[in-house]
Amino acid sequence: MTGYDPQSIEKKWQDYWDKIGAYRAHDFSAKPKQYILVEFPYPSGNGLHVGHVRSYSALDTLARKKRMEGFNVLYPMGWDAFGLPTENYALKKGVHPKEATEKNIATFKRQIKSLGLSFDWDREINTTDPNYYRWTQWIFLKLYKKGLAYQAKIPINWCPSCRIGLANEEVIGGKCERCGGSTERREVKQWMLRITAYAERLLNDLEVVDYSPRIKAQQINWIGRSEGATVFFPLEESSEKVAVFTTRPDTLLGVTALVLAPEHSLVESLISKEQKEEVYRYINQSKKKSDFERTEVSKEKTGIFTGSYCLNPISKERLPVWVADYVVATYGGGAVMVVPAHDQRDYDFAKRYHLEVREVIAGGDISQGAYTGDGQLINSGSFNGLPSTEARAAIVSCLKEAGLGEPSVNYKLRDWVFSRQHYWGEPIPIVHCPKCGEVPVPEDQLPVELPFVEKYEPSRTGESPLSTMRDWVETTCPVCGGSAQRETDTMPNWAGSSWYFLRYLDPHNQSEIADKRKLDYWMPVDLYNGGMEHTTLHLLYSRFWHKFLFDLGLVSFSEPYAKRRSHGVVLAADGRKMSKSFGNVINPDEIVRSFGADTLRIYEMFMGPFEQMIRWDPRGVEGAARFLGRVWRLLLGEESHLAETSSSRVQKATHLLIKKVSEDLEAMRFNTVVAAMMEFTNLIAEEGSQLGREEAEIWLRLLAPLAPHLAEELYQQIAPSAYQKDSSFTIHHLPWPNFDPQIIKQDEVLMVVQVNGHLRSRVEMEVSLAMDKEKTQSLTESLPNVQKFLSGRPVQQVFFVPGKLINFVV
Ligand code: ANZ
Ligand code: ZN
Repeated sequence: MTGYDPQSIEKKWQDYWDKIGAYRAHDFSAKPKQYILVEFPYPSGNGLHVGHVRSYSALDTLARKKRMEGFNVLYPMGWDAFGLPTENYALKKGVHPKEATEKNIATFKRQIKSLGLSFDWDREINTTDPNYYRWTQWIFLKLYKKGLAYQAKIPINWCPSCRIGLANEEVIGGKCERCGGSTERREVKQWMLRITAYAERLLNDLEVVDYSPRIKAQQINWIGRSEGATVFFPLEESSEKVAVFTTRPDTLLGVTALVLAPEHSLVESLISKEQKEEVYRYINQSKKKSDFERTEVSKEKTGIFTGSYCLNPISKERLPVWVADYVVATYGGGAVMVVPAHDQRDYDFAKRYHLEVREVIAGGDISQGAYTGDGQLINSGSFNGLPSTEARAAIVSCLKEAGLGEPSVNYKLRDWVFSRQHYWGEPIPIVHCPKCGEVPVPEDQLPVELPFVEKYEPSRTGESPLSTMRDWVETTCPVCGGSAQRETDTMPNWAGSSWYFLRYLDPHNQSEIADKRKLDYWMPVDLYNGGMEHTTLHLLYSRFWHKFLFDLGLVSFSEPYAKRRSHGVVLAADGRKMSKSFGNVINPDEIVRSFGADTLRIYEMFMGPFEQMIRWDPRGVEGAARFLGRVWRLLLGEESHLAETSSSRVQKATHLLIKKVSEDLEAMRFNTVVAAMMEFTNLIAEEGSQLGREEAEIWLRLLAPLAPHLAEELYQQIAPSAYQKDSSFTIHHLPWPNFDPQIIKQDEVLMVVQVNGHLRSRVEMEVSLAMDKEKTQSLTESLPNVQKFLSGRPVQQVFFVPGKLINFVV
């Protein structure tokens, strides 16, 4: 018998599984369904990352266990292939993005296949396939028709080096997420999706899903619901009012100024002659800053007096109106009531410009800074003495009576910037007609295919490269038949991934996104795993689209994912992010080549708690390989401990192992599952330990989801007849073992047996027997080694320590 050689078995079994369709999901099967989903990869030029392997292997283990438990499992895979990285990669390599995408997908697919993952490849999808993005465009049109897609001239984050507009979430600390360069503000006409219309439902429905607490908290923060009031401040010299949003109406009598964002529509009319020059200079300066720079708490607050005044809606006190760029134009009304005593930003601002700091909430020491807590009202006229909570209600109702305020709710969530001025994306299916205006492309004319262009570099002007393709741009208006022009913006990378999980259910459907009956059968996704970095973008976007499709009656659940978990990032051995530039990237191909896919999979599950960030450890890989080699040797060849039956100790350990592996897999504690398998191996490897056939087969069934190739090979070696009888037999279709609670309950102890105080034997005994002197004596006296040392002499005395020791004195 040769030793464990993954190279000679892995490919063989992968081909076999393909041949027998071992992992095909069956629509409408009577078995209970289980939809297990991992985020589909972006097929970049770098190839598969060991971080992908972590997520795919772990979820593969669950998919396999569920299959063995009798579920009809769907575990699909596809490609999220539109986007700027490929466009840039193609530009660099001098190939077309379509070619680059095909090549990258081929590499990813080869790599993923080499891991023996149980994906149902019949359902493979690709977001850049016109048959796919036709439906992405179709959903866009539906959004458009419901008023949820619109064009607006908005100040956007502009990356001068990528020459592209970025969504807020693509700007990290004032830098472009893609190239790392500084971003600036620009007014550009963009397509927007009204995700804010779904803010409340996106928030409330978090209660009906099972997301890990960290994911839930991030979504809640991102949606950012604030309860408070809108207060109207009448202007002194006009009939206009400035609306501000505040979470603290109880501080209204502590307001000592009003501040408008530089972009506020009333600014122009408020600037006095004397202040004109300075205010305009200030506004122009702040235009150069990013949102991040403007709102960072630690940054100095700057501003400028407009020369005008407004009135406190309750006290009628005259208040100066300022412009300051710490006020966000797109939040609340784009204006803030300044309460220096109770808001730190306002405090800093007031100190700098010598505005009054008027304390209206008792309880703090405002010489040290703002007191932001609640308390009793002071300096607030008839509201004095009220606690904050009551004062908020009282002041709002007073404002309401005067028609100068009302309760209101605000969300941090912004509408989604949906335009990209790039080539490698889905064309937005809109036509601009000089007579009819914006006209949606009729649904039966979809897809609007991306034309094959030679030059697809972003244009200097910021216009999409598609705008240079005159033949493509020039079209006829679907309404009036006159000449019209196509929209040249494309969709962001987030579009195709906002609904892909639905397409897996019916990937070849030519007449709808998916058959309703299939959607009803498979949805919702039972478990969705992906990166923590997708919690606020992809996860929120796809929930929004799914809710919209729910409103259209296309899907029957309002939430797409019943359960969401995240895996931790895999860092390089040096603790840094893996990156070509650091030269610390681990290529999964090399690990598979040297150690086999099963070793890589076992290692990545064992490396640490699944949700935690973890460093790559080459010794860990070797340890995993040694473990699997040991499993092999314990079942096959000279060192085999395989026997007809197991000792009761091994039998009990086997059932404990079933329990542990079942429970820990369910809880996604993959590392402790592998640890338990290793401990069991240690036990079997002990001198004299015997592993009966029944327990050996259980052991392999438990190992099958973790190391699928090795388990299948060993199973075939010890039970060849199963494969001879059934040409599509596989261990992966055997039932998941159940533990016997009776066997687990048997508590056993190791009894020390002495003759004249010398250790002569050790025996495992059930506790009930080991507590009884007579029973222990009758069971141990006859042991061969005991008999030998008694050498026929009569026993004079028996010392007995219950559960521990028996000593025969002769
Ligand atoms: C007066 C006040 C007094 C405030 C006080 C707070 C404490 P969240 O919780 O994030 O919603 N605010 C309103 N609109 C703003 C804008 N466009 N840009 C910057 N700040 C703005 O914060 C709401 C609070 O942020 C509001 O309540 C307002 O300041 C400020 F003791 O109003 B507050
Ligand atoms: Zn027209």
